[in-house]
Amino acid sequence: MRVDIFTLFPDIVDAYLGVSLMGKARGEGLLDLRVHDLRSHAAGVHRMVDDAPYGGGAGMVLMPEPVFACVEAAQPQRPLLGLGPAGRTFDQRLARDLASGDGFSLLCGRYEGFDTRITDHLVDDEVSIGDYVLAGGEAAAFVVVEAVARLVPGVLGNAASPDEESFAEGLLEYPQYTRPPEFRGWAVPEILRSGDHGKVAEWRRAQALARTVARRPELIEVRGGLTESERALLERWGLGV
Ligand code: 6GU
Repeated sequence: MRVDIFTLFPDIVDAYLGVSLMGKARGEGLLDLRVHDLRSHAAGVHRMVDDAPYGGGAGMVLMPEPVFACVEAAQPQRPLLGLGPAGRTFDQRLARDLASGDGFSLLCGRYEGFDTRITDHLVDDEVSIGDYVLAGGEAAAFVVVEAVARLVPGVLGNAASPDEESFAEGLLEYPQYTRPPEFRGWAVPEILRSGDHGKVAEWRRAQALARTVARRPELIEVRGGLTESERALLERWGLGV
């Protein structure tokens, strides 16, 4: 999978994506990550990349010339996604879509955003990571790359785990425990140590449902509400709603 990232802070992006899961995937040739410095094609001694917005207002806007020049020279993997708070919200579905292709590219915004000719004529889509405003797109790029990279076959050690985790089925993940069986008086639920795999699976499903109902009811709505058998399952485990 090839991923091109355009940024004004290539050192930070390279450092972050050089360690941990992504660093390992890069080392193993599973991820071809290419970081591009948006300043590399900026003109003049000052290598200007941003300017004041037409019409007035606070902050600075990324200029089209250096951004178009940098992207056109790199011939990045498409789709090229512009990162900014006005984009469509990134979620596990988009992560899965991106993981199923040959790659993608990210353009990190800074300051007050991009000149709209960049979003209209250079990028393929705009993506936000949530309803809050960051100073720039780099942290969002880390989020997107990490969420996608771990879905690429071979990147995670345990190939089965992406299917079981939060959101795979529109539910939050069930509670996890490891040793010791009792810590400061807090015990691991007996069922998990029973060796009854059928019961464990049922308990986990009930827990995932109950958690999602309590914390993210809108995810339950999206699935069309609780089914009769889901209500019965919650009832059976004393988690009825
Ligand atoms: Cl992708 N960029 C910025 N600057 N702010 C954001 C964002 C992205 N996603 C949420 N807030």
